[in-house]
Amino acid sequence: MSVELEERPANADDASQEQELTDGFHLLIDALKLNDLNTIYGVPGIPITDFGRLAQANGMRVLSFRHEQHAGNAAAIAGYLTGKPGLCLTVSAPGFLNGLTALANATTNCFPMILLSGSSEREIVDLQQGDYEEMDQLAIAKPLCKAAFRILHAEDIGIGVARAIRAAVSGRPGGVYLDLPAALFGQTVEASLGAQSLVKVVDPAPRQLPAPDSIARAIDVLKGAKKPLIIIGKGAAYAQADELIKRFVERSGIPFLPMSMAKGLLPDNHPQSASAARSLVLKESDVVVMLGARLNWLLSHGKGKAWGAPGSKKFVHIDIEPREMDSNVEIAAPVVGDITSCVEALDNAMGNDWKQPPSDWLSAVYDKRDTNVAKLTQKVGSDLTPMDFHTALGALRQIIEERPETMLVNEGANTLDFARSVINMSKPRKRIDVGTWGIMGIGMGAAVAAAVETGNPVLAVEGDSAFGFSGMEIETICRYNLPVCIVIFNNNGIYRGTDVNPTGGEDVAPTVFVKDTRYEMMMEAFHGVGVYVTSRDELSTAVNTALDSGKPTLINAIIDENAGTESGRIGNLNPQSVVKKT
Ligand code: ADP
Ligand code: TZD
Ligand code: MG
Repeated sequence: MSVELEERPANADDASQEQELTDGFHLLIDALKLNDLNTIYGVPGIPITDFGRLAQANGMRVLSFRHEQHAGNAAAIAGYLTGKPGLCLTVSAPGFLNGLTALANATTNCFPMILLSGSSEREIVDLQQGDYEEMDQLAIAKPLCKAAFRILHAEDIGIGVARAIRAAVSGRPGGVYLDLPAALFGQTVEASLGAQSLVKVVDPAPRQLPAPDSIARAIDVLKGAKKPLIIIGKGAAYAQADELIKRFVERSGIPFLPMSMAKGLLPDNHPQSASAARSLVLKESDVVVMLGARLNWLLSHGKGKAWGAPGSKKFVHIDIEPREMDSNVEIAAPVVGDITSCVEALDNAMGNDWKQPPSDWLSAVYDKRDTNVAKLTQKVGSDLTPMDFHTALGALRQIIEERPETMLVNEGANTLDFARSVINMSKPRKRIDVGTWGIMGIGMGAAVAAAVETGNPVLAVEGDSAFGFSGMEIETICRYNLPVCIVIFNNNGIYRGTDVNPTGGEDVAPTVFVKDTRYEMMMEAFHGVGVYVTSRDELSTAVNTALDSGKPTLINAIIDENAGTESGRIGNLNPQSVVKKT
């Protein structure tokens, strides 16, 4: 039997009456793209799998990781390198929590990022009725980031994304949480209304001009200085005011000390660099200009033995965050504003009759520096087998000198501390490390972002312990065929590989790993290049080959297991028992 279907007459009106719809998925993609946010770092799953697919289909770059913490670290570094918020996308509860460490770390470091997290049904979560991956994510995120928002209605996506962007990048940058309940994605809206609801954020990080009297005060303090010093932090590197800062420092004639991620903003071999005379300048200086750096633990809070006699310093502090002033010590000249505007204003106020700092100060600083540089140069010329840190770093130092565009990622304890002082940087924002928290695990996420955001080759110098925190992301590096060369400083453990279990029991000491681990084989498992090296020459050859080829490479560099010291250079922060019983 056949049924005769009545043919509907074509009616032109029908088509026009049918509303064109859009939905939460598409509005979110449109809102991000409208604001020139085109890369997402994340891990797929309920409820954001289809969002990732559609984002890719709509021309966004969607990079999938093996664990959200590393996707989050990548987003944070993308934010640091570009000045736009990096995006991290996670699933609900556990995925969200995995990403949260990165969000908190980004906020601590003043890196702009947005953690976009799918979440479960609000009604069920709020009544605690046991939904799939149930968690009140917004409440948990709030204390750990700069701002946290939830979008409940598709027509609010435009304004929600705008708020998130502005919160992340304006003022002191930081992490923002954006909660996206599953139901939001499928909500439909009439397409033209949806388009109207989108917001392109105008001037997301407006200039914040310093008050003229604060500039005059700062110049007064500086003019009274006999032993001035400028400390440059990663906030200054983030601000991308490279030429202005260079001009200001050079015109002032004042020695500068870069914090680790500010290395290269002015080259480490600059005639005014005081890096290698750090102890002397901290102790002896009388006026210290803080440029996008905080007086936190990394600078012994601006007081104590490292800073010389109490009351011997006056600080000029330039920062966008007013509450940073007087956080640890009295600030004689607070200058609140964005770095670009502040440095510009200072430069103008210096006038044409600016006097160079007293020559006895300059020669004291530079003589000390030159002596220390000579000592270090001799040390890094060593060619020991097994390699110690200086032998291995001597090889890498030369490579970075010859390849200044290389992005350097660095984590570990000894591996970090020695690399920071041995490897000179000559370009801004080329060094990414453990930052304000001294956190292990930024390595592979940072390496991915550095490669993706800059297109430059990446050299990741990793302690064997540090590497372990994000090691599985080498699959991500291989999958996207990123030009990343990882060098593992393999000393069989945390700080060194020689600790023993004092009881003589079967378990090894808590700081040591499997001896002679073949990390390079992990890379081979993902069809990357793995190399095992035991000498300086082998290390040099392997790194140069990797950087020339652009192929994902992991070099297992065997370091003398006796070579490291406890906690690297921050052993003083590590409480140790003095009681004579185990
Ligand atoms: P470091 O670790 O290199 O010492 P910190 O992270 O401690 O640097 O300090 C960075 C500082 O820079 C923060 O206090 C932050 O508020 C500030 N900052 C970030 N961006 C800007 C900017 N554009 N203008 C002024 N200050 C900024
Ligand atoms: N966990 C996290 C997230 N961050 C940390 N900083 C630590 C633990 C403690 N920690 C350090 O501060 S350094 C370090 C750990 C575990 C590893 C040092 O060992 P390494 O480096 O192999 O990476 P060296 O070269 O052997 O010193
Ligand atoms: Mg180690």
